[in-house]
Amino acid sequence: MSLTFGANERILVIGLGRSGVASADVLCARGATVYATDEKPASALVDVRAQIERYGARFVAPDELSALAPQLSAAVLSPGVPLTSHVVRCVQAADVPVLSEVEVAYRLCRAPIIAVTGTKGKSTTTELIGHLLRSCGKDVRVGGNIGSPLIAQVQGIEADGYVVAEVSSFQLETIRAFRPLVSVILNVTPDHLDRYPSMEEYAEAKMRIFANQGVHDMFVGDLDDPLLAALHWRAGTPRLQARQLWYTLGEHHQSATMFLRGGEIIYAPITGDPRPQTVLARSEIPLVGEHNLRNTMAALLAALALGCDRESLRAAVATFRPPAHRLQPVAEIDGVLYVDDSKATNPDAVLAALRSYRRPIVLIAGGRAKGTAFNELGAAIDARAKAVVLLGEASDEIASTITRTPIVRAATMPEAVSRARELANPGDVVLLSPACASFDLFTSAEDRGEQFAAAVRNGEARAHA
Ligand code: UMA
Repeated sequence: MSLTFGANERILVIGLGRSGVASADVLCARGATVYATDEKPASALVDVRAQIERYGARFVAPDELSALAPQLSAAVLSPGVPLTSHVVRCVQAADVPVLSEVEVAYRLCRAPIIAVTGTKGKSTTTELIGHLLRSCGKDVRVGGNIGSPLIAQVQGIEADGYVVAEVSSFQLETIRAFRPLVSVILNVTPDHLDRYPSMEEYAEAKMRIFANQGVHDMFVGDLDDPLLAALHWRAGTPRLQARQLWYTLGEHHQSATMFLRGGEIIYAPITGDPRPQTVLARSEIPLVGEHNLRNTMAALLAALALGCDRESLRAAVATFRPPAHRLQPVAEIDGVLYVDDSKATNPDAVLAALRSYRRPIVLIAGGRAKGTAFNELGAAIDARAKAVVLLGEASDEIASTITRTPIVRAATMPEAVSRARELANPGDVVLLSPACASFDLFTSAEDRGEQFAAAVRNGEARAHA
């Protein structure tokens, strides 16, 4: 019997963070009988319990689940809860289907979904696709891993609108029917190796984004990423049913739908008039760095595939501003530019950030490690940073990979900013780009970025008092 997530169904929400609270809200409003569980100590759940009880949901402690499980129609899983958790195992033992929140959102959504994944660049590209589609006159919602749960965003959108979803490997693990009209994979490089036994399993979770796509759907990918290029139809290993739209900064123009020629982004449509057309010049893109050029190409391909016209897209790219905490300029003080890239939570994102500036860089990095190796990061710091300020649990591990660059340690964000200010000269960049999760010293990556910006502003106020 197919699920409706409405009356007569008993749904368990697992995890009471943003995803779980939004799921409880939406499912209660649909008339389902909703239970929710979370493994945090009861004392830490008082507020959230009160909140979901206002919606009409009932909290169930993890040790009460085995009695409830046989009565459940389905469970909705928050992305941060791994499939190996004993709560998940308990409901699976009773043959209850466990679905990710994005799967439920997909089933409730009337509009087509454009889904974006990748190790880095997801949020920028998701926001940019939303911005481009809006500028072409569409009703657009943006949500998912980016911070606003997808299940909340799909409510009330009509079939002629679009939902742009940032999806993580965590969310993709428990999809079943999730079928985006356009799927985008930006890149696949090591991350979350504290959750996945191997890089292959992490990559496979990401590849699930196109698993249910058919010949009328579209896939957008970076031809220069070796893991993704293996999916190209020329490679002769057909895993992709969807129409393939590739972008490249390399020379294989004939294998790509979008490429760079003489500083211009060229689109070679796979349907209609195939003659290459200029979309815009690279210099018209306001986002810095080669990675953002790639993100822009991915977003343009998605928007062109959905019928947006080149002139509107060109104008829209120029007015796009980067999302918060991603290479976000915070202030320029005494000739030093302070940049908040707090959402760079894996080494690869920091490599991209280090490549984005020609001026000398004082890097602030560190936090809670996620099982990824820092060797390549250490080499990049040696090659590109003039000094590094290390903060948080992974400081020793990162320091052990750096051979030349001067290292300074700090215990708090204000101290890190103050040390960085001492090390920087006019013309330098102080770049917060941590390569790690934030949960050792901060409540979230956003909190870390805000504390950075506050420390920068306080320092300015003191210096100019
Ligand atoms: N919990 C358990 N048992 C566990 C693990 C967690 O009960 O084994 C409980 C915790 O006690 C907590 C709740 O689950 O109360 C937290 O759930 P969650 O970690 O899924 O956090 P949410 O607040 O619901 O945020 C989630 C995403 N979090 C993760 O994927 C870890 C957010 O992505 C996303 O923005 C949000 O849903 C809305 O869609 C954040 C993230 O770090 C930004 N994503 C990773 C990344 O980008 O690298 C994948």
